[in-house]
Amino acid sequence: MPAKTIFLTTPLYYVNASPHIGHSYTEVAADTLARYHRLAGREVFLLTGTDEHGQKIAQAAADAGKPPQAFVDEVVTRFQALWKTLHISHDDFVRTTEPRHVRAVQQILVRLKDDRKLVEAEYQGWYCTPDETFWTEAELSAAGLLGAAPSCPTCQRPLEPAREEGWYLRLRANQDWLNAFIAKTPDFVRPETRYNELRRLLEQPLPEYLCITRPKSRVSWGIQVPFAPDHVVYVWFDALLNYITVPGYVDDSARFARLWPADVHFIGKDILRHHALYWPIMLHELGLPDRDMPKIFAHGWWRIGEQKMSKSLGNIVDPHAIVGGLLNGQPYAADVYRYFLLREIPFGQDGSFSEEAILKRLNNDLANDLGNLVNRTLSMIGRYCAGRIPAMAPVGCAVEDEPLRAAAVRLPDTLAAALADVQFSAALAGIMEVVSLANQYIEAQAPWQLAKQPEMRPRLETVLRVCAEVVRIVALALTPCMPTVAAAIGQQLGGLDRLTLTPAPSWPGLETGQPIATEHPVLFPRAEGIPA
Ligand code: ME8
Repeated sequence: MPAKTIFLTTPLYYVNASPHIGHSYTEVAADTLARYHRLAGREVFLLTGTDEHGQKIAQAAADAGKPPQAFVDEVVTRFQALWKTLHISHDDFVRTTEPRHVRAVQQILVRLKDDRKLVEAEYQGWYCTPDETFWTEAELSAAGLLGAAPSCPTCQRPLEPAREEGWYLRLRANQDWLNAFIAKTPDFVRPETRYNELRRLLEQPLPEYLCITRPKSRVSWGIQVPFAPDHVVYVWFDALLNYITVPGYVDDSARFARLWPADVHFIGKDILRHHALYWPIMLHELGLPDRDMPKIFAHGWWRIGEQKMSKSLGNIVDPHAIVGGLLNGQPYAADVYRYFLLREIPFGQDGSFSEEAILKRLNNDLANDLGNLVNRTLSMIGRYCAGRIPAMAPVGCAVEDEPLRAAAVRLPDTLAAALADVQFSAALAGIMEVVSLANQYIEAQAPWQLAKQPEMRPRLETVLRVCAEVVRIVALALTPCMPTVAAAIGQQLGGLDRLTLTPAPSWPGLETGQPIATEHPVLFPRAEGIPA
């Protein structure tokens, strides 16, 4: 049997407005993990896309004076363009309005109904349109939010009363199963804080049912329920199913077996409830065994300075304004942005976004440390070695070279350990430690002094060869997060091999005498006027 493909997903973002930094965060994280596994020689499938139905989108289309389909057709292109700018290497991009998804959702609904998994009833409760989420009075009361004008426990915005006839999925009847499943699967949701949050949610009884249809009298922009002419599918039920419709749940069992279950559903903490309560219950009701339940990573929330990012505060940050504006003039602006997002905060925690914080990372980590290492190494090879990779002394590494060599060849293990826990900042910090070590090594070995003493020629060559080898391994390790920077370093060095995880990367791995590029332009021009 072929090895299972690593299946990574992002949320399907709502196309009611343009993408912002929050969306790009999840996307860059998922892409970095996908690139890492591909680099390590594994089969990967990265799925992303857009969530195009529901009341919120219908409202945004009406506000724009456009029919919903024309509206979403326009907005989706902004997401696709941004992913291109940010070098997102998805294997598929699904739009929930596509026939392949619509047909599969309808078949799944019919299957659930035929298997008597759905109940027809009337719902009475509250609805959050921005989150497209139902709340029962019992849930609001438990959250202390059931006043004269109840607000949403997730986003605190006002709720609308909802009283709807429709079709329902049983939640409470599945609660014992879900509790038992979660208790025996501590890595179902990461990080641990979110897992604990989920356990706390499950200490309360779940609502009896989840309404999975909406009357057309209220919302008509949705997938037609095949057995209820006056109803469309509830947008969350439709959207979550993408994770199985695309891998072929209804029409390609061989492909489904290869891809499913998802190795990581990347989501923000705001949609934990939908992914960690509703989604496993949907899969369980479809008859999927426990071993086919997916894994979830719910990351934290970016604030703008100390504020929540929101339309009403007018502080939504457009990634284009960062990559094409703030970082204008950076040859690898998208990679600088990717690096900032993943290095700045431990994945899973909240963080504060500011332009100054990006420019500090640019100056300190990238210009002073990484860019400087690459530039010094290549300039000195140009100057002292006629632009060719010098030979390592035949005895191998001297005592003073050994700590740096050892740290560099350990990098794949550092990455493997950090990324097994989806800890991008730890992985990048590990790479940057090697960069700092290499810069200290250059200071201590002072190749410019060695170059003045003809009898030290073999030592000069060894030192520069050690630096070149370290630059090679650093570039390989940076490939998942900074693909174009890594490629540029590779090109300047005259070629890169693949990152091997086991055994450790070859040392040395460059060809003695290989010409380096004649030009090695600065990778990260410094931003001026930023305190260190
Ligand atoms: O919830 N910080 O779509 P959405 C970090 N369509 N991440 C953020 C963020 C912030 N300030 N704001 C948004 C939906 N995100 C549904 C999903 S999935 C089947 C359906 C990211 O457009 C984060 O990943 O509201 C969050 O979960 C997602 O955008 C919500 O995107």
